[in-house]
Amino acid sequence: MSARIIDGKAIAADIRQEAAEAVRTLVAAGGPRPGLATVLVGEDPASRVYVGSKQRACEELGIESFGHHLPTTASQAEVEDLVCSLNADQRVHGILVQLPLPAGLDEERVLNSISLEKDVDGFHPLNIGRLAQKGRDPLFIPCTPHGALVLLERSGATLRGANAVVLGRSNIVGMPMALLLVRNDATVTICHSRTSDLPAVIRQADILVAAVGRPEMVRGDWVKPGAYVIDVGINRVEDATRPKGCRLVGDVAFEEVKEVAGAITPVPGGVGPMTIAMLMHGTVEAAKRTAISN
Ligand code: NAP
Ligand code: L37
Repeated sequence: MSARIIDGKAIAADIRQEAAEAVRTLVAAGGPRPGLATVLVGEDPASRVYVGSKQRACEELGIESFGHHLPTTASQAEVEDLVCSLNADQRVHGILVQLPLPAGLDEERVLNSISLEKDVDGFHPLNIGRLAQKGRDPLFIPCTPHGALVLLERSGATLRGANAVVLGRSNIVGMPMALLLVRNDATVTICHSRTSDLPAVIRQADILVAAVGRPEMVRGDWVKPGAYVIDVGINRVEDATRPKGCRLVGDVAFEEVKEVAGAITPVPGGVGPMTIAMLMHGTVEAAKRTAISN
């Protein structure tokens, strides 16, 4: 039997609508209009596209957007000075520094300089530290793993006691994803490039989250029948039949895996739209908190 397709676009549209409604309520109550500052450094084409989508989403939801674009040659001090001025700007409730930064810039120092209350990406070491600790709550959760979690929740997956396998251990996806799943009472295995017998480990998964950046790496016979499969991968592969000469595929061989899995996210239209929706959600939350504390 073919798997249920988890419609990330539809679930993201719901989250965006909820965020737009929250903006209206906040503003009607005399609160601030939420504001998001995006910081793009350099000319990475994918980053430009994603930052553009984030700015458009703001516009659509009634969130103010402050776009900053620095050249590839920007110095560490210039990036940190910009973050510092955004920290002080009352109109800005969330600051997103799009990663990766150009070579030569110290990512950790930049992320450290973002005010905790404005760290909508949740990459500040203190927010990640809190995510990792029992009984502590981060102010923000990284958007992509947060989006993947909401897809699981809203498509009816049971996390408590489930065997979850996360393929990938990056700072922005794999590791925070694993922390989120364990916080939700799943039993979590993290796989990476040194994992031995990957197919055997993945076959144990009731829930599989793939975030490796390897086109269609996860095959149909690696997957446990009935499993929930969340494909975070965004890979551009050549395809002469397409007008652009290429198409997007995930880290999962969709056509094979959908014949085995219970539910699966497509690429595009899965986790990608959720990343943006969760960012909007986080920005509204940040603005609401300032309204309460003033
Ligand atoms: P990354 O930083 O390159 O990390 C990749 C991870 O996969 C690493 O932990 C690496 O292991 C592991 N890995 C690589 N090759 C492997 C192999 N052959 N076998 C087992 N593990 C392997 O990538 P990322 O930033 O996490 O992104 C992962 C994917 O998600 C990419 O396709 C990216 O475009 C996509 N992405 C999507 C969104 C979205 O919104 N949908 C957001 C961010 C990223 P080691 O640690 O051992 O090197
Ligand atoms: N928050 N997100 C945050 N911070 C970062 O530093 N790098 C990074 C990040 N990543 C990110 O924004 N990724 C991302 C990936 C895909 C989409 C959006 C954001 C997306 O919209 N994907 C669409 C297809 C887009 C396309 O056609 O190229 C999808 O349907 O998957």
